[in-house]
Amino acid sequence: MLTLIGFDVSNYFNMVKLALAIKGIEYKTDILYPNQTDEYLSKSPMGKVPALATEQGVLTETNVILEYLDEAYPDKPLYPGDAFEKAKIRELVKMAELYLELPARRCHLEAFFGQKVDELTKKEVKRALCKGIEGIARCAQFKPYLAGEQLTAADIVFLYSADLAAAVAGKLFAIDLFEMAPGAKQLMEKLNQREDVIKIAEDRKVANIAFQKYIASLS
Ligand SMILES: N[C@@H](CCC(=O)N[C@@H](CS)C(=O)NCC(=O)O)C(=O)O
Repeated sequence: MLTLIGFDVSNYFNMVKLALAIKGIEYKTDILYPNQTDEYLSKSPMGKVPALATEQGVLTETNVILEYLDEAYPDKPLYPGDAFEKAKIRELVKMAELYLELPARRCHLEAFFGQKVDELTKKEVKRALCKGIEGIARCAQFKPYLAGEQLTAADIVFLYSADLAAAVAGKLFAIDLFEMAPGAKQLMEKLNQREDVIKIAEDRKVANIAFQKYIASLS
């Protein structure tokens, strides 16, 4: 059986969790925070989560894990369509990660952990997030899903990237990112009403108590 390694507060962990739920794949979890121990680095080369332990070995990098799951468990495809349609989904996945998730992450300390981020970083992140959401608005369909009428991996990655990016933009820059991408707010609402997404949010809330204690213990 597959084992998903990571913790329920991690947005990347939750992307994989949602993919597993949508596809109805059975799995176990190994709850673990990112770390640089030799033991974990031998499984996850950068010490990050999530990692997915399969019978053949461990996989890391969320988009890679999502693609693996889709190939190994083809029911309820997350990358449906022909070669071009699949590539369009990958394009959206990559855009959400590169232009929303990663820039927003540079401001997580201030937005979520009460620490200060320097002004230059904030200026860069503000610009990056606005450009990112505008870019996604140009290539997404929002019909109602990012790549059209079917929920795909792009929606999963967008859901757990755009929520944090929007929180950063709202808290630090008083910007409503979703207003810059017509259809995005409705899509987030639709996704957030799903039972599997609600369950993941509940698990996240519970796990956040231990995670905050863990973060406090580090300082
Ligand atoms: N590129 C990785 C990013 C995963 C990631 O950044 N995970 C965070 C937790 S949400 C982490 O492990 N952070 C610890 C670190 O960066 O060392 C992926 O796609 O899975």
